[in-house]
Amino acid sequence: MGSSDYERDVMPYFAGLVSFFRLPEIGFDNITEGMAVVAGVPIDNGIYGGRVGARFGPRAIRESSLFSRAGFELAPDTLRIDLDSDVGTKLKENLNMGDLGDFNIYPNDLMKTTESVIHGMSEVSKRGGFPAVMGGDHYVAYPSFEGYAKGFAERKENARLGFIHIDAHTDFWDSHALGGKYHHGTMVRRISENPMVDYKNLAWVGLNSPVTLDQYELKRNHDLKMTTAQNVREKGITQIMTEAMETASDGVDAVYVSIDIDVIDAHESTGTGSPEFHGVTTNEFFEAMDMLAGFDMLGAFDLCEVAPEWDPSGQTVRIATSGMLKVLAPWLIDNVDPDELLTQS
Ligand SMILES: [Mn+2]
Repeated sequence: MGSSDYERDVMPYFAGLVSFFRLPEIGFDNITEGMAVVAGVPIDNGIYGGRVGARFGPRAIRESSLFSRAGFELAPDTLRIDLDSDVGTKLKENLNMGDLGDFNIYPNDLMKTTESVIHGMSEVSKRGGFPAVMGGDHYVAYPSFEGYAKGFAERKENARLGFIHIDAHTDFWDSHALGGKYHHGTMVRRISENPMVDYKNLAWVGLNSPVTLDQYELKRNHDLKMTTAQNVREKGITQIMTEAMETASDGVDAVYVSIDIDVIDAHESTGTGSPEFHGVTTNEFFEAMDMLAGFDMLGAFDLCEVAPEWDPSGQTVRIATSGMLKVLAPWLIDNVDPDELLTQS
């Protein structure tokens, strides 16, 4: 038998194997400095009283991302030109990215999952990878951050980290009668207890839900940067994100950003466990994601709480996928000046 002359062509989104953006599946040993590493944590046992379903988020986002990939590949030379900015975007020839698959998860043992994600994230982080983590419920942010911090500390002594939380909810409970100290409503408090993090480098964006008295007291006493969806409406997302990025990056080595898709108004995005009305718009969310793509202190991010079963139209999955791809734009896209490509007349 000779070698086959069957050449793989571009594929529409509904064909082929599924990985995030059709990236190659990689192992930890394939991770190199500066590589974007997509990984999933398909759990929802960090939810103690609300609606579950976020365990199906990573697979749904991977599938949805194929639609975006096809959007590039079906255009000649993968070149597409934005009519507003007159800037062309072209898929990079060699993507410095990979899909690590999902970290080991244990659906009936949250602490075992916690250990697994901390370990896995530290392996990504210590190799200098740029983690893009798909939840899972928002508890995922805690082990994801802890692992990132652990790996970072191995690379740099006395490293400091900032943290931006883009969410309708603070997730800053200390403890809860039903959920205890480790669940999707406490993980920012747990993250704030990491010795690599100071209160002055915490920032919340898009809050749209009341807080407990102890959280309110901490906010007042430490002047915590908690900004709301109402603040976004009043000042604009550009201003609010700029302030959050300044707060989180002040005097630190890198910033971790955690995103809950429920930051978006429930009118526009229903596919999540704890939807809230009167949140930020999808447009504002996308502008925030574009800003993160240009935020040079960004060291890692997660996007959580996408629950496809509550998302009959698939729109929340599509929004989440587009948001991730916006943040990952520096790894995906080259900007091209279309004037240089036009046929001279
Ligand atoms: Mn939330």
